[in-house]
Amino acid sequence: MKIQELLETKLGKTIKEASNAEVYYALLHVVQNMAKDKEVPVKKKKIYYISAEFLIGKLLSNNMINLGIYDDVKKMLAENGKDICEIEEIEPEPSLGNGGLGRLAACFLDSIATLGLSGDGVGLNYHLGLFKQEFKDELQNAVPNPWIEKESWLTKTEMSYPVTFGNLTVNSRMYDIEVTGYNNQSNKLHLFDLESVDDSIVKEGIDFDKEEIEKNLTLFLYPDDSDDAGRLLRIYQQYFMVSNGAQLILDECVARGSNLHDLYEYAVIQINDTHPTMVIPELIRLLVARGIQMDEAIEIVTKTCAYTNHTILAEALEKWPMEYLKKVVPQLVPIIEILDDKVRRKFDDESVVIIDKNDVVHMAHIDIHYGFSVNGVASLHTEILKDTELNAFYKIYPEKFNNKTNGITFRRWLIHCNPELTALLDELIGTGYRENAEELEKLLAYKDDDAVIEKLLSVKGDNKKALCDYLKQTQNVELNPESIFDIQIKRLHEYKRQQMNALYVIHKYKEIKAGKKPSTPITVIFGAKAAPAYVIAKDIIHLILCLQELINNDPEVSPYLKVVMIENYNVTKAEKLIPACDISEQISLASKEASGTGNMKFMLNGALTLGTEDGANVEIHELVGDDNIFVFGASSEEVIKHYENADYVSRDFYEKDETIKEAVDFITSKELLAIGHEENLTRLQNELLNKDWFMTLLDFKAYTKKKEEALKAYEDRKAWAKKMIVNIAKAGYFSSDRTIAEYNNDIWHA
Ligand code: 26Q
Repeated sequence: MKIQELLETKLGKTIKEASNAEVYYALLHVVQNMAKDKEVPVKKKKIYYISAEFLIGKLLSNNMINLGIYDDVKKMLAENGKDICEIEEIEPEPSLGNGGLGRLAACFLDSIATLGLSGDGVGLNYHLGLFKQEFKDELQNAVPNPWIEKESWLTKTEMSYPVTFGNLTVNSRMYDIEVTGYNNQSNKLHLFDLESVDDSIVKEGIDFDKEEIEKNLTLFLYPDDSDDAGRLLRIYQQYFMVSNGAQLILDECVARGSNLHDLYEYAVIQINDTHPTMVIPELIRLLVARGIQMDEAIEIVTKTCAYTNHTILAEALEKWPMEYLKKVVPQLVPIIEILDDKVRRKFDDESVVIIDKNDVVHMAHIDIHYGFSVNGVASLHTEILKDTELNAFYKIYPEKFNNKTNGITFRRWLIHCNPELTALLDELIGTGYRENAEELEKLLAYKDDDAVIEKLLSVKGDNKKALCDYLKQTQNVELNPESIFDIQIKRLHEYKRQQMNALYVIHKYKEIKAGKKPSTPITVIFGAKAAPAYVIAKDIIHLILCLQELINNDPEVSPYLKVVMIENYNVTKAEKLIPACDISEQISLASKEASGTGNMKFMLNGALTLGTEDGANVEIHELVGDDNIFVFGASSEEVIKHYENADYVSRDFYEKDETIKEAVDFITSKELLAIGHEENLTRLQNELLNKDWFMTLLDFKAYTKKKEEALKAYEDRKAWAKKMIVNIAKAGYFSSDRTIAEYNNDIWHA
């Protein structure tokens, strides 16, 4: 049956007569069924990607693209008076992730299915996901973000497992979301939930009663990005996730013919950071319960599990007090003790133990000793792990360490979010790049083609206009599409240094006030959520909102400089912002950003990177060459030395440099105090002057200088467009299809 007929049968009326919402829900069912038809039986080995976060974004268009029906449906809807974009608007965004790590997991599921591999995601069905951000009084407000509707992409399954916490046993419920590969098979994302969870216990904002686990277990996603929340509830969530996952994996493998002694021939488990680490002792426990000897169980699990590290920030490495584990997962404690004992017998090195002398359990150490692979997420990151952070482990197990530079799915981050650029690429180099991303290099042949340059600039211009319209509608801000769009969108964290960008804005504001006007106007766009417990991060948002208020309302300045803080930045907004970007801000303190993936999305969409030599920026730099990127700042070696020698003193930079002093002083100027709160602004200023742990002032001068260079380069439109071409052409390396092929060749062998 044709899709129109299927839809109209489902609707019981014509598409013309139906509302946008009715069409959306009918499409959802049709697409879901088409996806189910693409499931294929697993041959033998299956990949299980376990992650506390899957930041999947809206699914309708993505699924239609992957099923190859998007263009036809769009056309058919248009013929019936319906705009596909308006229908997309109906879908709520599932926000089951904080940022990079969760979005990476979503890109990986897309690529696993696209490459025709059997691999499912295992995670949690948070009812409210990450909080929704609202701005009030120049401050971030966190409110609940319900996303589950009566009809949704979730399919309730028959599967349920008992999970025991001490003397409490609960029964889970598994929900599935179809994961469609591009022109290929469908896999599944399994999200576990508890039917007793009670959304009504949420009180003020996102506060809720943490006493009754059965009511709140899967209520919220922990809103912490790299800040150790150290909460019991987090351990309950993690154990619930991995116990369900482990039971599912064992059942499925047995059903496929495993005798459990050969589990590793039927399953490979990729552990996404340490959040799912308890899957290791839990699997050992379950294997022993099924009659396998402890030593053999440990060996089987070690051959089945592989670990990915996403951070070197010490405060983000999960360490749980034994006392917590005794309370939540007493059945794992004897196993963790055995694992620790084995390590202590073999190695005389306190830095590699599992339970340290303070009775604290180091989750990453479990993964490294009792997994067969440890990988970092960009070359520089993996090198730092081997040389410093995990050096003691690297010396013991050099063969376990490997790098897997992150990637992004081009289906969502090019074909879906930037149809105009996609059409231009199709016209110039054919459609082969959609499945073989390296073919983007064919674009290099057009570097000196004036007609192509003009078309490329016009696509960018159209995307900028579309963003202006969107922001006018949603946030009532008026932007100049002829200005330079300079964008920094990512979680708010001091190491990512949004504060450095804000200081630049102050510097520019002061210059304009003094009569020095930029030849092309500049629009500085931020989007970021701060963990509600992260005080300084919220102060930085406050500063940006105050600057937005001051600058946009100053008629002397606003024709030349505008500041916009995007409210509730999420995947859907990223899809609108990235195609419209000219300058991609990737300005983390070198050595701190493990990889970054926004940097890749911007590059693919023809933005030029202004960045430090950090994470995957280093690899972008290598690919595009010095002429097509703006790199600045202290190197990771220098930064690591500063930490070792404890010799960075931010106040010295403030006192020695008049520009820095002016910018920092302005944080508590009468202009800003008239708009904002003294408490927040003073606290932030003091932080920069007395601590500045992530060395903002160290790099500020180099940053301003490089940014001026980028702004100047923008003036030569043709030369700029050539740089855009090189960036797009070289972005093929960052397809998550390449990353997943590497995981499969080096780690999974599925
Ligand atoms: C830990 C303990 C308690 C509560 C929460 C957490 C927690 C939650 C989320 C710790 C870390 C995260 C998220 C980390 C993350 O997103 N890391 C990013 O991963 C990306 C994908 O590899 C990289 O590109 C980024 O560089 C890295 O910051």
